[in-house]
Amino acid sequence: MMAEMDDTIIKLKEQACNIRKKILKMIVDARAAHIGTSLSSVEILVALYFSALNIDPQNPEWEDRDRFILSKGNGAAALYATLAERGFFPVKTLDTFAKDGSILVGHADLQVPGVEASTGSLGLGLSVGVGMSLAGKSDNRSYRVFVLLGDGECDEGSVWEAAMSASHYKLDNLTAIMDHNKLQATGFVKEIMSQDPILGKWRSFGWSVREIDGHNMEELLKTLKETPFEKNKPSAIIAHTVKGKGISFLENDVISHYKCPNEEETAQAIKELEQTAQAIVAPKTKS
Ligand SMILES: Cc1ncc(C[n+]2csc(CCOP(=O)(O)OP(=O)(O)O)c2C)c(N)n1
Repeated sequence: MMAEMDDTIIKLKEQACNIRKKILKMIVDARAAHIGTSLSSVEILVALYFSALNIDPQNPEWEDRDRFILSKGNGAAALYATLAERGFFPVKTLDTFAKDGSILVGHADLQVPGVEASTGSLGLGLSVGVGMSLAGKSDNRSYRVFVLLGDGECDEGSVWEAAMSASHYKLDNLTAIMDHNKLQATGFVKEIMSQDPILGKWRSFGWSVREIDGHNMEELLKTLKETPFEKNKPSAIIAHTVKGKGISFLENDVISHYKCPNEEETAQAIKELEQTAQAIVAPKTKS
């Protein structure tokens, strides 16, 4: 049982490395922004799409599917790479990211198979999630709704209006995950608009709250499995992450929001991502 679990975790970690490489290629090829945003949420997306979510990639509009909304729609590259790897559309399509005529536009878009809401104008995804959760309750359906928010995004008042309504309507089918990478577009969240104490804020809005390491696959799987944390309350997961995770010259640096690596930096990034991938497979080969 334990060995089986280890094997699952290793596969998910390998998938996270694979997706990071895809994100790098997509963003470099398109000369696009938002690499740091995309890299910080990779483990969260892998844990959701390869374990927690009850979904069928062959039938993306299946009525009873769990719903996921990328409220931080600027992290679209990570979502598209995850959806492609999960089988919602061909992996080859990722080569068209943010290029003329592609369905894979720079912010998450409903025309892409598996995407549940067009996002990018920040602060709106939680309200969409509240609506879907309310609909699920009133239709007596058992699907769950997950919303991934940026921390800077939570400076938007509309997030808190949605948070208040979720607890008012006792939406225990709704989980908000905050990708708490401590940075937004132009600086550190605590310097632009302090959100402390962030756990206390979610609790005071009536949510049941847990705090985890958003890059720790074991912790993510366990925590997602335990939702809802309390009956009749929405669940919030504050996931501590690192913006630019996996590429040293981007990690925890404000430049990772808009920077697109040049040729030399890309080679360095590939090297680092490959080293991480090798470190994951290493324990398997030990007897
Ligand atoms: C309503 C709105 N205001 C401003 C922007 C511009 N914008 C794009 S990304 C971003 C920063 C988001 O920071 P955060 O939510 O912390 O996400 P991160 O990129 O750090 O993961 C901003 C301000 C936007 N897309 N929508």
